[in-house]
Amino acid sequence: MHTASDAFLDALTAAGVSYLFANFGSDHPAVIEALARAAATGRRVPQVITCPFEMVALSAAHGAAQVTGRAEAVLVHVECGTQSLAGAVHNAARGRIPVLIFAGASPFTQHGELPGSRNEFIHWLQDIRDQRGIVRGYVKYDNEVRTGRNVKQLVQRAMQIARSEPAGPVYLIAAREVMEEPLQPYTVDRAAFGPVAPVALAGEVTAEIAAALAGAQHPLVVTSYLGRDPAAVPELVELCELLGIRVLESMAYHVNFPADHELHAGFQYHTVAQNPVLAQADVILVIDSDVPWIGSVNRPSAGAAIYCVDVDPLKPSMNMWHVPARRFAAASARVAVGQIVRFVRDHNLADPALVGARRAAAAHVHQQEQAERAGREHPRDDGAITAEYLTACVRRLLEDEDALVLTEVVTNSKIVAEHLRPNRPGSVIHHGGAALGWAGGAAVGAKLAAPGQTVVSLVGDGCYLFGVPSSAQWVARRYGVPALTVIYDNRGWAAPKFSTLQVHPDGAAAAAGDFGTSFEPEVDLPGVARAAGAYGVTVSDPGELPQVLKDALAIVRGGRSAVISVHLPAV
Ligand SMILES: Cc1ncc(C[n+]2csc(CCOP(=O)(O)OP(=O)(O)O)c2C)c(N)n1
Ligand SMILES: [Mg+2]
Repeated sequence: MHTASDAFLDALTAAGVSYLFANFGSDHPAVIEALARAAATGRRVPQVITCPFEMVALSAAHGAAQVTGRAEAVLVHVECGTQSLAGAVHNAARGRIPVLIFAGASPFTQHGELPGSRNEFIHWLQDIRDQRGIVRGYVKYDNEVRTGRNVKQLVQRAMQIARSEPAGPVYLIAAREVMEEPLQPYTVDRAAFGPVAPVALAGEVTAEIAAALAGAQHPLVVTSYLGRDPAAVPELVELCELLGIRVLESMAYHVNFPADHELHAGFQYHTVAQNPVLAQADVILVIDSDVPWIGSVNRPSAGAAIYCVDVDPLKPSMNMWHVPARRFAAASARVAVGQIVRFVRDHNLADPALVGARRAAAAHVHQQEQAERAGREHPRDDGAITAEYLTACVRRLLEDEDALVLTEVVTNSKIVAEHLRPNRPGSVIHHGGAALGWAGGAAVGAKLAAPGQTVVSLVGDGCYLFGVPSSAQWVARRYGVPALTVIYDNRGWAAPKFSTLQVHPDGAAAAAGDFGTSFEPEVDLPGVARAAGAYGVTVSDPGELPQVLKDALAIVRGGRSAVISVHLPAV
């Protein structure tokens, strides 16, 4: 017996997919049968990771793809399961994650005309007008498999599109009759479906950017996600050291540049004031950034020469977007930076005296800033744990650990970046989007993909709940992929409260002191995880915190997930 479903699974295996993050339904009998046949005969297919909630499934695929750099796959139930992917589709799109999402579709025959024909009441209810339209605004490609005879070509084509830069999710659907179709086995040459080769800068653009940076008084790089490709980071370090360029990380959630490097010019998130580093710069290379600054409060000087490099430099997927650049260039950051480095060297553009002076000045400022930050790493006078102190405790905990840190800390993003001070490329990841709840599932996928690393999630209490911990923690337990979760627990959503205060500082909500954002009475957050098999405690004593974290890490090393909720001052 060989059906379209066997061919589909074989195509995923051929595409390098290791895991199928799955949430099954009445649309999948043919796939479930094919999986059982593969298990019985020892045929290699992706390992099914059963996820009781779809957003967890797609977030897990997201986390796994971030670690491996390979595309992963998710299988969900028709249009209902597609809806439950929720914001994870947005995150995969904005985070440029190569992932194939496969959903069934309602059978298209009603009277038993074909195997798989309708025989359950939901087959009528789930027959909606435009299932692919649910995700069309987010995926790079969507299509319906119409016959098993070319399902392999379709899977490879979808994967080729997903993996080509800018990478992103793709969506395929197939009705039950199609997935039941008996087939003669056939092969498709996967090598003929490689991603589009990395894009380089045109020669004259390389020369223009190199000359501008070398001739600047105050050159600056602004980046948000260059470090999604860890190999790009040493290239950027080389360029910056060569010319004495400082690096400002804007809305950055990856290690784009080592935080302890003297040329690191700090982090900016929801700035409420002008950043002097940005104002001072006369030549700015914006490379790999969706939001290099928020112009209403913080922008470069009018005369600054701005160059914008990204594989997707105009971002047509955002309705409104603009940076006043002299030149926009589509290129892979790693390739482009390497080209600029070579041009500077080949043409002797670096002036050693100038570069030395710039680096000395930068080092002075950097040391001062580091000292100021260190001075904030203590509990508050009233004994409350601060986000600075908590993050410093986490940094010390992980000092000698091969750790992969997932961050989803919203209003504490700047504090976490400044006090975690990550230096190792690839050691910190984030979804790259705006839909909260990624870390719960992503930790599972990351640990599956990097079993030798210690996976640590730093999350807001809101993000923790958005991540459906009951589901995510069960998956972690079921598949033996433990992680440490540290909750920055301010008992509510600080972000919408701050948003309201920024727009209406003296408004009715401020007067009432009620923003609808408090989680009082408190939820037993670790209790949710305990119910699914994890270890979990809440801590509010700053003295106990380091030992509680150490104990939790030991539990994770022993194979069981741990969730530590840390009480910060309440929202
Ligand atoms: C899926 C989703 N729902 C709602 C929001 C809107 N939102 C942005 S930040 C935030 C609060 C996050 O709370 P928490 O994780 O506790 O972080 P805090 O704001 O307290 O720092 C909310 C509700 C969102 N971004 N994504
Ligand atoms: Mg919160």
